[in-house]
Amino acid sequence: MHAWCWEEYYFGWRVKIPVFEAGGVGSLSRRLSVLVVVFGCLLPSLVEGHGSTGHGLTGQGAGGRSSQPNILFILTDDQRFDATGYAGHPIVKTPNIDAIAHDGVRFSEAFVTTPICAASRASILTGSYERRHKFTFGTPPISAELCGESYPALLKAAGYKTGLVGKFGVSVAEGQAKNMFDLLSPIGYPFLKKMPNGDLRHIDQIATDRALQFIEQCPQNQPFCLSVWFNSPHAEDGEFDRLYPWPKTVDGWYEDASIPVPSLEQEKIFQNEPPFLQRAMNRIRWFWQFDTQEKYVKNVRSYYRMISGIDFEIGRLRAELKARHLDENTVIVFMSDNGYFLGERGFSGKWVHYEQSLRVPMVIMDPRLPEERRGKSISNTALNIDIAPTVLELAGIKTPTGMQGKSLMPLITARKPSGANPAGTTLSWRKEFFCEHLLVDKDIPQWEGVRGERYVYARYFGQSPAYEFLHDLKSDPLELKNLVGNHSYKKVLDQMRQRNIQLKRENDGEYSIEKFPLLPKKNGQQ
Ligand SMILES: [Ca+2]
Repeated sequence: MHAWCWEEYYFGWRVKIPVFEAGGVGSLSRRLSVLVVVFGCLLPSLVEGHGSTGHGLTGQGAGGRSSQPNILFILTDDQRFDATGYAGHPIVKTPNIDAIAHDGVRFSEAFVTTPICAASRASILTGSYERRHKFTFGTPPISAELCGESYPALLKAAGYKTGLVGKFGVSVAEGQAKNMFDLLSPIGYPFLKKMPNGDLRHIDQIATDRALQFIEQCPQNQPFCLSVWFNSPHAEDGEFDRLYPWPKTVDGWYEDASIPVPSLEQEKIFQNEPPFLQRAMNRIRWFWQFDTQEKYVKNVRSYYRMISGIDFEIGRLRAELKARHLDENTVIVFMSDNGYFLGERGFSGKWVHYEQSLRVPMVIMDPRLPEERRGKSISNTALNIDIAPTVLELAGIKTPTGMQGKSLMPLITARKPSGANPAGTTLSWRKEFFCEHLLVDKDIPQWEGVRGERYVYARYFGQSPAYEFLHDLKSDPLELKNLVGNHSYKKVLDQMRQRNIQLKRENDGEYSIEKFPLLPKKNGQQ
C-alpha cells in the first residue's frame, strides 16, 4: 500500500520551527514539529506576550465600525452530518455546538462539493468548485489569482486582522499566504504533543490556545476574521492502536455507551457495489478501522470523543469572546470539511458520491439577528462554496464575479435577495448542485455528478466505460439501489445526464489532465 501522507502537505514559504517532541500512545518515532508562520507585527506580540492592549471593551470593530462584525470560522475535519447533539445524535454530546445552533441557524441540508480535505478546503477558501480552483492532493498550490480572491485575502485587504490556526490542509502560491493572513499557524499530526513541561496536549487544545492568543492580541480598533480549523475527528492514519486520539478533557466519555455495530446487511450492501468501489480506499480504510466488532466499537467511541473534545474547545472560544465583550459582534460559522462513513455500506472515510460522504453539519450564528430568526433549521441546500461569499457579505465586501458559491445571508436573514421571484415572497434558491472528485489516485475513483432534491446522479468517468449511478431519494433514501438500467427511470436518467453536462459547462467544463495538472510524483506516492 502506498504511503498515505498527503495530509502533511504544506507550502514552500513556511518557516519550520520544531516545538514539540513526539508523544502519545502508539505514536511513531517520527520527529514532530509545529509550523508557525506569522506576518506583520503579530509575531512579536504573540511570542513575547506583549503588544497591543488587545480587543476587549467595546465589542466593536475599528472606530465603532459595528457594521463589520468579527468572524470566527470553526471548521472540523471529517465530522459527519449527524454527529452533533442538535442533530439528534443518540450518543455524541456537543453542548457548545448545540448552543451555537440554538443562538443561530442550522443548515439541515449542507453538503460539500468535493468530499476530501484538500479540495474541500480550497473550495471553502475560494468559494469555487474543485474544477475551478484545481487544487487537491498531488496538484500545484492554489493559484495566486484565486488566493487573491479567497475570503481571508479579501478581508485582510479590507482592513480585517485575519488568522488561521489548526489544520490548513492546502498549499497556496508562493508569496500569497502573507496576503491572506496576519497569522497562519498550521498544526500537524500527531494529535498528542509533548509540551515543554512533559505533559501531552492535544492539537485541538493547542489550536484553541493560539486562537485565544490571537483574539487577545487583536487591536481593539480592528475587526478580525479568525479561522479555527480543528484537526479532529480525522483519524491519525497509520496509528492502528489509536486511530482517533482524544484530549483528556473527554477521557472516559462513552466508555459505557452501547455502540450499535453495523448489521450484516452492510456486507450485503457492500457486495452490491461495483468492483472498482469494492477495492477502493473506502474499503481499505474499513479494514483499518471497522472490520471487527471490537475495532468498530473502540474506534467509533473514540471518534465521538474527539468531536466532544472539539466541542469543549468551542466552549473555551465562546467564553473568551464573552469575557472580552466580543460576543455580540462576532459571527460564528461552524461546519465540517466533508462527511464520513462509520461502517455504512462496509466503508470507512469519504471520497464517493453517497450521502455519508457529501453531507456535513453547518451552523451560522449572527448575534445581531433578531430573536425570531434564531434557533431555526433551514432546509435549503447549503454548500462549502457558499462560505466565502457569506463571510464576504458579512464583512460588507463585494463577492468576486468568478466565485461560484452564493451568500447564505438571504436565507439567514429572510430578506429578499435579488433573485426573489416576481411575487417577492419566495427565495429563489438552488434545488440541486454539481459535485465532483477529481483526485488522481489508484484507490480513489474520479467522478462527477448532480445531487438534486429527489434524484442523485454520479458518473465515475475514470472507469472504462464510465460507470453511472442513479438513486431516487424518495423511494430509496439510503441510496441502496442503482436505477441505471431500470427502464422506468430512463427519462429521469436522461434528464440527470443532461443536468450534469449543463452544470459542468457552467462550472469550468470537462475535466482533463491537461487542464488539471499534477505535481511530479514523488517516490512511493501515487
Ligand atoms: Ca476532511
